[in-house]
Amino acid sequence: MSVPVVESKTGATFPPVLADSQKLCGIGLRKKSVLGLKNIDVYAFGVYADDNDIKKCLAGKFGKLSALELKGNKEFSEDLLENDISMTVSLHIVYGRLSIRSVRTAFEESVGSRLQKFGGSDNKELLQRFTSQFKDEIKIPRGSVINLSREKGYVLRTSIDGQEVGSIQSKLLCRSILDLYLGEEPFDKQAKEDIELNLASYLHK
Ligand code: DAO
Ligand code: DAO
Ligand code: DAO
Repeated sequence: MSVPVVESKTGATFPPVLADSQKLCGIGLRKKSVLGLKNIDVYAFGVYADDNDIKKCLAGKFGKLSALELKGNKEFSEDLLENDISMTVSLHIVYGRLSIRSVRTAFEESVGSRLQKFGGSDNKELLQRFTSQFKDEIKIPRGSVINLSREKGYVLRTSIDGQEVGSIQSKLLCRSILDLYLGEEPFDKQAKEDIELNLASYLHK
């Protein structure tokens, strides 16, 4: 992708390349049902990955398979999540009344369930350490961009509109967050498929 990509429902615009080396692999929409009554669009997201890292880590094992063969290949998506590949999930907030309190609650629900799935039961402390960083005075109006980046060594770096909020080293947390978008029950199924296909195509470029 060489031109900005626009998410059609929300108008959120994603640059094709991030941090010099990470390429946009696909975009999607995070919705949330409120009181079982209506669905709100919370944010549009784009997933970026360093194509050189992908080649370096995975070409040996998967290079013989075509991108189409790799799409939906469990081992491939598992290895994408497990390996030290620089990735960013960029969240473009579209819901105009997002409070830190609801971010915290949603985070405990979505990320919390993954922490439990991958890490067992005693992750309350890890979760609390994170959510306590979401200070009440932080504002995330419509149009805010939150970047969650997985850097070398499983360091998770969070920024809001380019301002760093914090960073922490946790393989489990990196994995749990990526699982929201690329795991078995992703927020946006179509996005997951597009992203996997593009990630696979980087093996051959
Ligand atoms: O206003 O009660 C409400 C609905 C809020 C829904 C919030 C969903 C939050 C999703 C996480 C956003 C992460 C940036
Ligand atoms: O969509 O359920 C979800 C969770 C996505 C990850 C949310 C990360 C929010 C980080 C916000 C930092 C604000 C200080
Ligand atoms: O202990 O170095 C530190 C500060 C940690 C701040 C972590 C805040 C970022 C939270 C990441 C949420 C990812 C969705």
